[in-house]
Amino acid sequence: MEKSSHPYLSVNEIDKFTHNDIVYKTKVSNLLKVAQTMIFYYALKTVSVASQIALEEAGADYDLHELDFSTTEQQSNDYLNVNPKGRVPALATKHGIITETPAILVYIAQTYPKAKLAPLNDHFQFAKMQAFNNYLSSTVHVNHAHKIRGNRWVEDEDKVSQAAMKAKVPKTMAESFTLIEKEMFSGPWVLGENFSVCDCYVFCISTWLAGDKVNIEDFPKIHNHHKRMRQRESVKKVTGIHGI
Ligand SMILES: N[C@@H](CCC(=O)N[C@@H](CS)C(=O)NCC(=O)O)C(=O)O
Repeated sequence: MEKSSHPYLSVNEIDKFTHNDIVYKTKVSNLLKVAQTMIFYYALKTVSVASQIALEEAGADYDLHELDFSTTEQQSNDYLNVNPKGRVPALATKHGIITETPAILVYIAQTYPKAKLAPLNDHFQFAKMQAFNNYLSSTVHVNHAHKIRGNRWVEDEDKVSQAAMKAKVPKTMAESFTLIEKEMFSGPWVLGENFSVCDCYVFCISTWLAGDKVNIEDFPKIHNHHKRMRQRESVKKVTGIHGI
């Protein structure tokens, strides 16, 4: 490895950073930290919970950076430099920043293979895992977002449409969880005998059900899964941080 002035990265590795990488967007003093320890950007009680549980399950070494949604910190210039989408979570790694929960979960599973958080050697099961996570991301999370983020889809002033979107959340969330319960959840874990990042993700979203006026007890497998998840050390730690 060609030596550089940096104690951890080779010249080639430093060259790989682009203007999109955190190295160009944080102070030089942060460089060492980014190189050695991942930074997990999150906000309380959000979808960040899924990836944070996975990081704990993996035994990953990472620092936490909390964003305050009450002051719209996700739209601050500092954070937009990390994630121009203005959303959480984001994971800063030595290679650069990753956003989107399904992508972060796969990155964690592949980076920490010993934790066995994904069926890394089974292409079909891996695809099933992706299908599950992408359904949560593209459909279930979006259902839920209609409750308080209706102004993503209609104008701010259009309160009638926003109220109509909010009113439908209990129905769309219940429909999605009916599908998950009946068709997508193998048991005892989402993918069957082996725990995976899917379990972290569906647990996170199941914590939203009560607030979405959906009774988790209507979904016995999910309810049982939720209770078993809460017994895991990773989940106890993360739910403690988020107060959920
Ligand atoms: N598809 C993204 C969605 C991320 C997302 O929308 N996160 C919400 C929190 S649950 C957020 O950051 N909202 C901030 C906002 O809308 O301003 C993912 O799965 O990571």
